[in-house]
Amino acid sequence: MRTDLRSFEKSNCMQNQDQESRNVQRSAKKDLFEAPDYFLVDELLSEEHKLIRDTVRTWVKKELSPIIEDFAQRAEFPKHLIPELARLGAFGPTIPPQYGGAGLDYISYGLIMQEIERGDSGIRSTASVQGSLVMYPIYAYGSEDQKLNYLPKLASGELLGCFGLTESDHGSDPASMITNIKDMGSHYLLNGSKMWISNSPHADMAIVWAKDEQGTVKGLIVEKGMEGFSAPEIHGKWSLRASATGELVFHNVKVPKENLLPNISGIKGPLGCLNQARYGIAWGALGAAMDCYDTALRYSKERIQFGKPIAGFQLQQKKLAEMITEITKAQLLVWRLGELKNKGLASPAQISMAKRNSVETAIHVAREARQILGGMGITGEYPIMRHMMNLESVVTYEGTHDIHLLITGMDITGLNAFQ
Ligand code: TGC
Ligand code: FAD
Repeated sequence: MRTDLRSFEKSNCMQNQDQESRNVQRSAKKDLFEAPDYFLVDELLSEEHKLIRDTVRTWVKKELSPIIEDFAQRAEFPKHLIPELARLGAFGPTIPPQYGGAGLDYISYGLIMQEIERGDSGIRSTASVQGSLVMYPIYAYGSEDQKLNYLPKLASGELLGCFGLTESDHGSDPASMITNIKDMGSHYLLNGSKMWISNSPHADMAIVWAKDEQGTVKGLIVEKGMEGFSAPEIHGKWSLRASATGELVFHNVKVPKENLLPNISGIKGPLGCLNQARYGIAWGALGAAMDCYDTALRYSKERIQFGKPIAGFQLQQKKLAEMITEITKAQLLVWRLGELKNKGLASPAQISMAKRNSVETAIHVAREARQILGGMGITGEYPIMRHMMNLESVVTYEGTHDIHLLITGMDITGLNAFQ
């Protein structure tokens, strides 16, 4: 983590002034979040883990919660948060410090994602994409020059990146992509398009996966401003409204040869990046679940109907008791996954199981929490409906609910049910 608490406070203060001058709408509502920890999972964390977690939690309370509802309602990406996310170490937390990363372990990375998504899945998306899908492929597959040139700027937020794998006709089956490169001797000529790309309208660069003339998938760094490259925004989303999603369109884009990621070939390249991002989502979605549970618990103790708090009715207790049970089970699963990842032992199938389980848990918790709040549950007065709508994207991106189930199915049976 590149910040201590004092410099963190100072930078927040400076940012507050910046925000006022940009007339950012801040809510007067106080973020009262208290994290559930029914099985004392905190005891499994180191002091450093807790400091990192609490630093991000404080930032979310002070800087994200007061503005996020307004940005989501307006379907606007709060771009001014990028330098703060960088200062928190949210971009590439596990990338070594010599490349500008925070050099943290995977539990720390998970906790950062949990806390950011407790605020909003769309902001966690920005951090996931930058760290796991842009910095990670450059770190894992790039040349030393590429690492030194791009990673520090991505870690500091000077550059924002995006990841282009999905195409309009090739989502769950990215190996069928048609975006392609031709070797022109002095450069590659890139043609095709990508769809549903987080951050693309604001990104300075994109990691693009395309097939060469032999049909082998290759990774390229494509920069904003290259002739023939555009990134139009997709409008009208009811989900992840505070995250910008767009296309990537390539018409005869001349990509310099030194922009090819030299150390990877084949679809396992992009799939390897997804392991990193899916791991972060497994933790992140639990943050959204915790926020919904905490909100519903507090509301149910305060809301009086039939002369007593609704928390005193068995039906509401059933909902709350099942929520905390599922959250607790999922917390323990992701913590164990983090331990395995720290030892280099987490398999892609284990990551798939955890991503699927956390998102399923979070969606279920959000829907139950919304019911506990009755009519208030559908308003922006509370975060639940926003989380619920966000999670409808989280359950689809980074591999759908069904795809992750099939990955588990194939892992335990040895039989491929995809095709
Ligand atoms: P398959 O034949 O099974 O495997 C091909 C090669 O890839 C290897 N492999 C992996 N390697 C690393 N990590 C993984 N998770 C891997 N999965 C497979 C495999 O070992 C093999 O290697 P080799 O050496 O034998 O060649 O591949 P397939 O084409 O049949 O596809 C399998 C499938 C369906 C599981 C995969 O394509 C898949 O995961 N589909 C889902 C697509 C997806 O998740 N797209 C995400 C796009 S990015 C995104 O959504 C970002 S949202 C970010 C945000 O905003 O937060
Ligand atoms: P499809 O693949 O068409 O799937 C449709 C349905 O069919 C799903 O229910 C699926 O589970 C099911 N299905 C598919 N194949 C099978 C099968 N073999 N067996 C059984 N059922 C099957 N992509 C990127 O590359 N970069 C990004 O940054 C990015 N950001 C995103 C942001 C948002 C907000 C969204 C919504 C998506 C984003 N994506 C991104 C794309 C995302 O990864 C894809 O939407 C996802 O992989 C699913 O692809 P699809 O939408 O084409 O659905």
